[in-house]
Amino acid sequence: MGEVSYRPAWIEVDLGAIYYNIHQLQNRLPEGTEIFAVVKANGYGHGDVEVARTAIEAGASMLAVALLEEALHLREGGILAPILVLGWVDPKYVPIAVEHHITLTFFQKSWLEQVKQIPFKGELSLHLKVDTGMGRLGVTTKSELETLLEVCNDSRLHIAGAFTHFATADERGLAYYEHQQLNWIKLQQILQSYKNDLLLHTGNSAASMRFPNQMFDAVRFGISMYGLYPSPIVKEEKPINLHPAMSLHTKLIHVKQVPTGRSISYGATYTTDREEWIGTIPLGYADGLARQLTGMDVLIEGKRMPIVGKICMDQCMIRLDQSYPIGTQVTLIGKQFEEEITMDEIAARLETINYEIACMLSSRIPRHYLNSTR
Ligand code: PMH
Repeated sequence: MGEVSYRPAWIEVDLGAIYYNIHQLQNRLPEGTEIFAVVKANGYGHGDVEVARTAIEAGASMLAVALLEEALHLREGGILAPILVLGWVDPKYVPIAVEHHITLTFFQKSWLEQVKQIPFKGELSLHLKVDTGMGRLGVTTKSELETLLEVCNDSRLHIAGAFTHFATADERGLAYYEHQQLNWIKLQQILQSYKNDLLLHTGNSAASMRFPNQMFDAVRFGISMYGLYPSPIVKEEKPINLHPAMSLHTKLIHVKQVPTGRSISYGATYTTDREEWIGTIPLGYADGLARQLTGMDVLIEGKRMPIVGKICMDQCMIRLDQSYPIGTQVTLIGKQFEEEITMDEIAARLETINYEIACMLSSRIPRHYLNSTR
């Protein structure tokens, strides 16, 4: 879905903003630090192939995804750059990864043993995941690491890199980040004595922007490539300037004057307390507009107006300050004149993070691409 659309609702993705954000980061990183553009989850909802293409043009040299299917989707889209799958992939799919030149992540002895039993032609490129404190995937101890490296003795396995992931690089307090750094440095020495040409990478957006001189060979740039700060603290520090790439728009499809005491939407939870103008827009919770967003503002002609009544599956209602023609543009995320509704504002309302807002906008909303700031 999302290719052909007949309703007036769309997400605009400004690829120029993505280009700009990568350049901003590049200017801050030491010369030669490579950039993985993290395009998992359909490029955080922005469109994986389009974002990947722009990121490579802007200077990213590699891509990172969570799933093998996401990597294959990039290949189907004609993307030739190196791709790393960050998550766990069942060993039985290793021949597919090899065939499509996709690098996999490994961290289990049993996984390597199974891979060694599989007949495949060619070389499997691998990055080793070290768990320095995220507690999700990776080897945690020196002895675990040493055992794993011993099992790598198969000429078809090419250990190309090693990495870890920070749990708190976006927080004000840095004690846990530093604890993870120390763990990494200890394990990384073992890795380097095993093989001195490994591509080492640790930093996500927060770490790469805040601590650019601690980034080893590459960074994995996700949320901030899309123009969003990883946390309010990083936004406040603003180590680099970012342009948000995504905005969400629709149009009024119905406008009516409602008398006092009339109720709006399921549950009749909103009742007009005077004569009001009510507009209907064709976006609802099936598009990712969570029902808890009732009360949130949208923009019409640069003015804020609230969503009233329960959000339906495909539609919701807006309290207008006056009558507007059908077809008037409504912006739910993004700018109109001087007014802006940010992804962060919506995240705060839902008590979540901007990452989740970008990912929750469903594939039912078509993505339109433009290149404004380049
Ligand atoms: N590397 C790994 C292993 C990740 O899981 C992520 C993001 C990134 C890099 C990019 O991080 P950034 O977007 O902060 O730059 N992963 C996730 C996650 O699993 N949940 O939220 C973000």
